[in-house]
Parts: sequence; structure tokens; C-alpha cells
Amino acid sequence: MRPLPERTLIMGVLNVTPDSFSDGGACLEVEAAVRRGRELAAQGADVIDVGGESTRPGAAEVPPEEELRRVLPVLERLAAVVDVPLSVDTRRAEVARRALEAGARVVNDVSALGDPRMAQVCAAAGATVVLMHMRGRPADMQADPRYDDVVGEVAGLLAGARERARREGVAPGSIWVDPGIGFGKTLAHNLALLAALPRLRVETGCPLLVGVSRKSFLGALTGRPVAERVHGTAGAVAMCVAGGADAVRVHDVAEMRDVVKVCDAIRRSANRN
Ligand code: PMM
Repeated sequence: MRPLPERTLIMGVLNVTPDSFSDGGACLEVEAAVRRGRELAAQGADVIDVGGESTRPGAAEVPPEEELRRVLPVLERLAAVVDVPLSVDTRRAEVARRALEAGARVVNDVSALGDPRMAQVCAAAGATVVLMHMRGRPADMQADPRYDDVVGEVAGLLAGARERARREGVAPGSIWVDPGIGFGKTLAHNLALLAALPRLRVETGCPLLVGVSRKSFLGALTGRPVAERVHGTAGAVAMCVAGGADAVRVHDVAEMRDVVKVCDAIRRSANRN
């Protein structure tokens, strides 16, 4: 098994969308988005994930031209002013290709190669790709998700996508996987996956990114609205680090930086003594 990471990386979320579930509308203007990106970098983000299409449950698809109009100027501007690598959160190969030209180095694909050209685009650019598990599409994924063995099925799909990415020429070290918390999963499915991160790491053989930030399963557990889920997020992030996550995707970078620092120190100590 791969050794646990010395340090859990933090992916900061920068949504340039009017309708994302937790921060939609705040960064519509390029200037505001660039300012927020600089702030995330200053707070300690290791990578900044720029997204132009909301994938919240029930969200309608955004036309590709609109997605490009939202993300390209932000990526271009941010690439010039921050040192941390930039990621583009997209399911479309053409958007990924243009984003990589504009300065992104990571493609965060929540459809795990749903676009047949995605792996080729990432391979050609030498980009890192995140393959995230989603059951169904954002428009209908929460309708009635069912699994016989959620952990086994998610691991199996991710391992299959990893193989396709490798076959298309993406370097093995450049493939990350993500169980897709909240994407076509009930509360019980989400909790089962979060409790099984060590198994997901072993069965996929890839570095693991996990996104729990402010998500609705935290609302279901605490009864709190999106704006009050930072403590719930901290609890879930701590469990992700304990479970061997290689990276966590979060909105509240400054707060989660501290959580991750503390958890990493404890984890390292367990490895050494
Ligand atoms: N969650 C959202 C969007 N993109 N990408 C990855 N890899 N993992 C996630 O859990 C994930 C994602 C949910 O929407 P948000 O951007 O508003 O948090």
C-alpha cells in the first residue's frame, strides 16, 4: 500500500457560478473571483479549483460557451498572480483543453471521463486529472440512488476510469480519484464511503481527494444551513485526514488549514512511534 501522505493537500473552491449551492453569485465578476483566488492562495490552498458550472443536485446544464466565458478570464488572470497550481472543475473535454491552455494544470472531472475525449486532452497537456464518482447527472442524481455495495461499486467504477485514463496516456502518478460525496448518494451512502477511505485508497491505487465542505449530509446530521456548517465540515475533514485522504476540497481554506495541520501532525506521530 502507498504510504500515507506527509501532508494532506488543500484544494480551495472558487466557484464562478450564479447558482452553486453554497457560494453562488459571490464571484461572478472576474475581479471579485481573482481577489478571492488570491485570498485562497494566501490562506494556504495548495491548489485552487475554478468551476463555471454548478453541479448541485437539480442544477441545469450550462452551455459550453457560457462555462468558458466564466472560467477562462479567471484562470488567465489568476495564473499570472498566484504561485499555486490551478484546477478547472469541468466535465467537458473542450472546456478542459481551453482551461489548460489558459494556465490550469489540473482537471477536476466530476463525471470521471464521461466525455470520451477528456483523457486524451489531459494526456496531451501532461495534466493531472481528478476522476470523481457520480451516479446519474446533477439534474436527477438525488432522485433515488441505490447500491448493493456502495463502497465496492464506487471503487470499481473509479478503478475502471483510472484504467481508461492510463490507456489514453495519462501518467499513472497524475491520476487522482474522489468518491464524490453527495453525488447520487443518500446520507447512509455518504457516511459509508467516508468510513471506507482506507479501502478506497487501496482498491483504486490512486491518491484520494475528498470533498465534504458545507455539504447537505452535514446539514442532515446537524440541522444547520449551509452558512453554519464550518464546524461540521471541520469534523468531516478531520475524519478524512484520519482515513488517509491525500487532499481535501474545501471552501473555508483558512479554517481547514488549521484542522489539517493538527490532524497531519497526529497522523505522522502514529506512523513514527
Ligand atoms: N463537489 C462539488 C463540486 N465539485 N469536485 C470534486 N472532485 N469533489 C467534490 O466533492 C466536488 C467537486 C460540489 O459543489 P461545490 O463546488 O459548490 O462545493
